[in-house]
Amino acid sequence: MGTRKSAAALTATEKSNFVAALKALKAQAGGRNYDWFVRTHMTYFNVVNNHRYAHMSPSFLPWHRQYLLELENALKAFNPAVDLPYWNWAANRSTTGAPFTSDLMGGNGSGGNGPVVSGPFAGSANWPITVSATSSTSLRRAMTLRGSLPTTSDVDSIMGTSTYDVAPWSSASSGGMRNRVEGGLTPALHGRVHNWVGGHMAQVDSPNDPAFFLHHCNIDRLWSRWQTSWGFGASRYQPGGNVANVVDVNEVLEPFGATVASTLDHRGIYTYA
Ligand SMILES: [Cu+2]
Repeated sequence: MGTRKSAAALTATEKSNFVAALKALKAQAGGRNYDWFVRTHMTYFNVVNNHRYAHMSPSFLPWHRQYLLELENALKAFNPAVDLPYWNWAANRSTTGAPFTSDLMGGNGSGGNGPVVSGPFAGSANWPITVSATSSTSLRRAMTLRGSLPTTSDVDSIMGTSTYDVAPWSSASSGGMRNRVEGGLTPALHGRVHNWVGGHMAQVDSPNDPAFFLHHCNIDRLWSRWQTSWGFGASRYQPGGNVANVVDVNEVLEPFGATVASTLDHRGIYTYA
């Protein structure tokens, strides 16, 4: 059973273990290595088999939950003590505080959308960008240039929304929790954080920045918090079934082979501290 902690609460050993496992996965030849995760996110950013699996659809939250779990399991193959940390961006709002310290994610890019200059992922020798939407071979960030981080009251405002999602099950959905979290409706938590970090995080190949996984871990934590209020059962997920081109509760999240229903109750696999 894993316990996912805030990046701000990690010990020095936990930080170095996490960084080392990420680098080992990056260096792995073939298989589901780090770049496999980048490529998979790029592929499933688009419509596949007439379905929007990963984005702008109800399966945004289950798809990324499974994606994070697969990444976490891949890291545990190198070190079973590693659990994904989360970045609570409503509380940790500094470009130089957790998780953007030199012993974890490193800091900002230079001069606005430039290469990251500090920490374990600075420069192409430390962290080569090889699967990308752009030609840059070094990790880039442009923190604070675009928009603002969501606040605690933004987060709290979604927790009272009892409906998971509504038709047309897309970025145009005019109600429901999912679109408020993902980005089609205010407070648009998820999208604002991608834009605020900027650089690779604001691109389709955003998992090139390991901060992606800390951000999405926090999104998963907020969904879990919502589920704690409203229920972990399949009846809380909409649509239940028979909606064309939408991943219904008993349909498979490609390419993982897991169904939506199998992702809903994570409490037997990991919990959030
Ligand atoms: Cu995202």
